[in-house]
Amino acid sequence: PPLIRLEEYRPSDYLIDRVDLDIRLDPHAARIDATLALRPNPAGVAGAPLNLDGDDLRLVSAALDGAPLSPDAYTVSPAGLSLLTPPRQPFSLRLVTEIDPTANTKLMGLYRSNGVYCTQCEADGFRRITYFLDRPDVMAVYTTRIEADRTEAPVLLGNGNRIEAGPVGADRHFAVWHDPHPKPAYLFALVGGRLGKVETQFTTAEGRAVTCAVYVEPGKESRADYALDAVIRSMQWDETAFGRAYDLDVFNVVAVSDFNMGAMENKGLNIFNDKYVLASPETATDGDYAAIEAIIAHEYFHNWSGNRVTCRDWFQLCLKEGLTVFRDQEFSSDMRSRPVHRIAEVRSLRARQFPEDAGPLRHPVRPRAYAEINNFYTATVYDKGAEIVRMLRTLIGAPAFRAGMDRYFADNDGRAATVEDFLAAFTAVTGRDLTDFARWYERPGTPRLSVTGRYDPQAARYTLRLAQSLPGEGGQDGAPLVIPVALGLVGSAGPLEAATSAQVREGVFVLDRSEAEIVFGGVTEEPVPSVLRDFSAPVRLDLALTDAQRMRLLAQDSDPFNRWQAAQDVALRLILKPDAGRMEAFAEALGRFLDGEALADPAFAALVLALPSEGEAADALPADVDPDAIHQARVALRADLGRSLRPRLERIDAALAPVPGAPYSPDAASAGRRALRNAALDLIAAGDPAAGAAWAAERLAGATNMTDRLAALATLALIPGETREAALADFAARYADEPLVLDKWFAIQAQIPEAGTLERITRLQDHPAFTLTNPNRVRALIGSFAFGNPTQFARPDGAGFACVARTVAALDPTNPQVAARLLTAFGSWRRLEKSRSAKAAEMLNGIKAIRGLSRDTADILARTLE
Ligand code: DPP
Ligand code: ZN
Repeated sequence: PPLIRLEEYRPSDYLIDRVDLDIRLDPHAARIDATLALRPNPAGVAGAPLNLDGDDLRLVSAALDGAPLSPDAYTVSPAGLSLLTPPRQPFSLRLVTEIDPTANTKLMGLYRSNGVYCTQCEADGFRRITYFLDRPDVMAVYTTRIEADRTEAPVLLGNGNRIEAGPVGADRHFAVWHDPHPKPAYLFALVGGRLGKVETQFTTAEGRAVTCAVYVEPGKESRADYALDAVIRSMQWDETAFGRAYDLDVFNVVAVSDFNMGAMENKGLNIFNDKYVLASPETATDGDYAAIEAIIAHEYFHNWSGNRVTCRDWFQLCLKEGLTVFRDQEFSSDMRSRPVHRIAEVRSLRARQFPEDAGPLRHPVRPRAYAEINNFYTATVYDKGAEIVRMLRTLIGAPAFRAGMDRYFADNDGRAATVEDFLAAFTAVTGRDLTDFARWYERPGTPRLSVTGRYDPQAARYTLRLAQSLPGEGGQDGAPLVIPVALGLVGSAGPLEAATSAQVREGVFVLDRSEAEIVFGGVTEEPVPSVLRDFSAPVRLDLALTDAQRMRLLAQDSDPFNRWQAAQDVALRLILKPDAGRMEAFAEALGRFLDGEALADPAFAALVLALPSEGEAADALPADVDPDAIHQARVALRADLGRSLRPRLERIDAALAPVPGAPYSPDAASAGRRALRNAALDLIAAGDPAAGAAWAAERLAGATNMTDRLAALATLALIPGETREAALADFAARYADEPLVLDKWFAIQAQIPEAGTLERITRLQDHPAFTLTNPNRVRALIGSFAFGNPTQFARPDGAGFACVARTVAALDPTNPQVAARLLTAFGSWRRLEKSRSAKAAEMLNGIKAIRGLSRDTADILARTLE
């Protein structure tokens, strides 16, 4: 597919100031009557043809300044409509198009989900509604009249404020929505359908009364309460943390069942995948509640970082996404436990972004070229993008960061901005040149940070040598990155406060050269260096410590992240290189840790007990990955730990048993207690599967919330036998009418690391609740298998790859975006040992042979095979 390049960016030749839409909803023939107020862009080419984007549209009529367009004045192609000689002064273009929302299986543009009309326009779905300059630097004021059958769509929602509504004849009605804030087309949205709602009022710091509502399938209103509460907390938090107030009279969230992404930040009308709205103790886990809170916040925060200040072009996607992920991470950290949340962020970064950055789909946080922008909504753009913002704050300090953010919003409000505009705001308030720092946006790959320490007892001096490496293009050394390295020294009784170095400010050393030495004075005993505290930069740290030194960090470090990391490092080494003696010492150290403080901070303790994943272990190997070997080693380590720690784990289990009859609360402290208790059960079961199965079955039967129920089922799922099968059947019967809960059931089974899983998946594909047309179902069953079951996906006989390849091929014609995303599961195929990578190549080439592959899938495929 042809590439679009950043260096070829040019301003649009035309601008659109106002858009008036009259949309008549109909299941098969929705009619869009659009009037665009256009004018030549002084920054564009005078007299150039006007090329409007279009996709899958049927043009009904076209008129220029009120007169029908003569057929020789324009051309229409599958890619759009061109006006050959547009007027040299402002003009109006009226275009009537017709589309079929029911046939829209791509879920881009206007479509129907469960009978509800909804839209998805990012990145380029608006061109599937009407012909348009579908690019984010063309910003217009929209007025949208929506008309629909009163029974089919009693609720009609649009962007902005509702200014009018009323009946149309006996059966139909209309609503007019006006959004005073100029916006790019990707933020356009409408909804029409039968929906229930919960709503409340919020008064902003500026005194604006806002009606906030969450719309869901009728009958599920009570499951929307938590999302609504999260909306209010997000609004409050953005006012205090960033000084950002909401700017319309209404803020609506609508949950729909069929959605390609998690959610969408359309101005004033966020549309959500229902998975990230609906929650009740009986149907949602603690993890679901946390995800709902985070995504509600994320989309709401886009109102400033994305909507008020949008992106000039799609190469700047990280400008809104990386920044908004950073903002939602900060929100969640304030709502929950900051250290626990930081660990969760880093786990997710390592699970998704590190492998992406090490494989064929790697790209800079700001890509320089793309064939299909939908393929760049990646962990790199989002999560590494957020890490860059976090590093910036670490470098300049929180007060200067806040001042820079205020400056960024002030200078760019109502504009389509670039990464350069973002950095310029921080330079303006600090005077600091950020040119070198900006390399983080341009350089793909995860840098390595190698650290060695040397102690000189005579001089009471400790020297740390730091070196960074990140091969640049063509393998040559690139210019060094600016890496903030938070660090400190830990003695036998805790952090060495007397040890200081002039090069370390507020606990941070800035490595802006290839290598550097830091000298600490006043070091009265040989310390253990604690480096990259709080994961201060997205790098891989090479620091050779002994297990004993790491266990000192676990016990004594003041930095919770590095305490957790120390245990992870020991466990990872034990997975990669099993050793009975070292395992025993590790178990003892973990035991002391649990005795000392498990019950004081259960959420943190649960994370310490969660060993590195199989994916993380694979990622740590240079090549020739054998997923079975990793799996077996990890199972063996967990079994050993489960046996060694059994008495402690049982004590934890008893101490954290819920008070009978106590109501469920999703707050972080309660969730942490459940997490630790369930982690304890899981480890006990690893050490003693027979007892574990019985125990888990009992827990399952007595569970009073989905968190405990699902945790017990997940534990049981790893223990083959009748108990498991009966529990799975029971669960399915109990939640037969709950698609989102059945997704959990699909996912658990898809991840069973046994040879029989493939057959199970084939059976489940025929389950009445499964359908390829719903992205959540596909992700739950096939996605969980591809991304969460390394041994079975990469079966040596190639059958796991084949299953996923078949799904990609089957899905591509109807929903290319989801098909392409699923295909990224092959991203690390070259790192597998030879027999497996040969099978993967075979499957990839099989997909390549399919005629008429979508651009989405063809792009991922080409890069994966490169
Ligand atoms: N809706 C997606 C997100 O918020 C894309 N903007 O990340
Ligand atoms: Zn976003």
